[in-house]
Amino acid sequence: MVTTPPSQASSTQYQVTEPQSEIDALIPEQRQDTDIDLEFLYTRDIEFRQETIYFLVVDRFYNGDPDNNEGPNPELYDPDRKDWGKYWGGDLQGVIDKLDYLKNMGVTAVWLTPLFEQVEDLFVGQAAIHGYWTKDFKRINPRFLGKDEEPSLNKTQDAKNTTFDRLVAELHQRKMKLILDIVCNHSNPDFSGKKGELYDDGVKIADFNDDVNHWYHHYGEVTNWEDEWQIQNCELAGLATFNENNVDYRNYIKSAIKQWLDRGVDALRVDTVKHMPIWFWQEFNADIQSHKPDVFIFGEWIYNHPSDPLSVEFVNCSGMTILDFGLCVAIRGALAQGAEGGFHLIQNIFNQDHCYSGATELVTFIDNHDMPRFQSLNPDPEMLRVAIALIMTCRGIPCLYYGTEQYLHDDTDGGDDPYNRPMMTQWDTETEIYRQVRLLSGVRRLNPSISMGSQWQKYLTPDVYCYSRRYRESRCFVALNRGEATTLDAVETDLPDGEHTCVITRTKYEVTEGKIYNLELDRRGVVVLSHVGERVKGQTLVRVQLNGVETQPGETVVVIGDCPELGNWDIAKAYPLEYINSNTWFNEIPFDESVGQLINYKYVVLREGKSPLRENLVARRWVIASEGTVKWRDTWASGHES
Ligand SMILES: [Ca+2]
Ligand SMILES: [Ca+2]
Repeated sequence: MVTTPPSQASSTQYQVTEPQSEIDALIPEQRQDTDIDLEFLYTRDIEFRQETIYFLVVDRFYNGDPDNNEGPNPELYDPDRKDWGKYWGGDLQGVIDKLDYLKNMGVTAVWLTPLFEQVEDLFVGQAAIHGYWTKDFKRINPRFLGKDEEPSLNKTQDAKNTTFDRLVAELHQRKMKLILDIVCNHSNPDFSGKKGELYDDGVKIADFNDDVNHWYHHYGEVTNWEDEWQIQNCELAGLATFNENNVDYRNYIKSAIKQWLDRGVDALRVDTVKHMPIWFWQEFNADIQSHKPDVFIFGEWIYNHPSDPLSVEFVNCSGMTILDFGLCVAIRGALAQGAEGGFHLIQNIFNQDHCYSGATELVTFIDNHDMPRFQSLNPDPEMLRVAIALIMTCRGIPCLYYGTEQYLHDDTDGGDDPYNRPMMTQWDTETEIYRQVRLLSGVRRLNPSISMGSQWQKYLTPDVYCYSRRYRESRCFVALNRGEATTLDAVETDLPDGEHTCVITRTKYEVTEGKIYNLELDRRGVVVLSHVGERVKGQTLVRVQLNGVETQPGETVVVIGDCPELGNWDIAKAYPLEYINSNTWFNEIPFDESVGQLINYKYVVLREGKSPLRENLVARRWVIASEGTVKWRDTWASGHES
């Protein structure tokens, strides 16, 4: 059952001026008699680009409740925190206890490792502390809840007073979002002779070793990592791998995730997406997003890269964005591993942003729970600061791995798994990183050029990288120095002339004819100058994104349509879009007069000395919601030369 959010006007307020038959044609018939009005289909899109994400391993963050430490099997708990394969006591109460610490750092969204009930046993000396060996997708790991709390999601649906529900309420009270980590590809490995035992809220529904209803694939381990069929159908590290062709399995996993969304989860991080076929994700996202249209979803396609066509196809066609491993590897190479090319490695990734339909929605990071922490590669805290400044200001949505702000790292075995998951021990709110994240998170929310704008290289050597972000009148100029102190004779900034103050150091810089002369950069220096233009305001705001249009320098893309906001088909009054990259044009269009109405629109390329190139289609149609924000994600329909 979908509930209409309170922000939406009821359908009785809806003023329809177009013939009813046209509107009827736009909505599925079964929807017409429900309380879901047209706006359900045409409004509510979460804008996640201004968020700052913090990813934490629940067991290793903070032990807020000692009573749940031993869990169902006390042998899996190590109170001395010496055995890296066992539970160390962290829980959801611990996350609640530290929410003010996170909020004060500028964190706006918290990604928790999976909360589902796990197998309670050791597999190659490891307990499921990471949460990726699920036994029941409809129950919460009792180690994360209060000792006597019911781990069943169904049974607590009415009570809404578990530690999980309090966490959701405490997050939302602070205007923070909860990102749930989910796994659809597999359940659990062979532990104590059992494999793939799966429960539906406590009722056993599948068993790998007695798979009468074909819930699992039985093709053995992946042996050839170049073979796409194997990657999608075979097993990873002995994990029982679901058979997505079984509709009962699909209904089970979708209903489980919908329960979590109903309990207040705002966004999903999806594990191992490359190990399932894209049609599965398309169906999954269609269902999840019609259940909760404003959910933000991002996937983990391990070591995705803009030059890898399969991962690019996934980002553009699956209905979700992904974690940007390509950029992560480049940043680690340039800043943690001292690669000779330095910042060229990073710019090389940005140069390929046109591969993606929505590069500004990729989730950026410098390390995670599956690789050595940045500081295990390079302990220099100043270099870490440069890396964090980069992901907080470049295109994409930054995600920090827990403890980075406290310089948390354990370098045993090079810091690889499991040593990249130490217990958080320090909560200093005065560290340089903590302070910098707070300041830059604030700027991200204030300055739309950082969250939505284009990115322009302004100065590039292996050691020094300057870039600007641009969106409408808003600008952000960033200078980063990997090397020793240096001075740049002159650098273009795209900023308006006058004095600008660095967000981090408060140092003042004079911009003359768009340039800063004699720009002094400290060793590992970071300069961030922000100029915020007027924000777009309207009763309804349409965030319009057009992909796939080829333009030449000097050409612009506009939207025309049959409403005053889009010029009433007068090309001179059409609404201009902003260039983001060679594949993406974007802008926000305010709607006031035409809210609640069906409109027709299309895109046009304005060309110097040539007639406008209009899309080769009749028109696109949309019902403008009566309030809120909407996203149009359109692909250019090849123009017709007149
Ligand atoms: Ca505990
Ligand atoms: Ca699979």
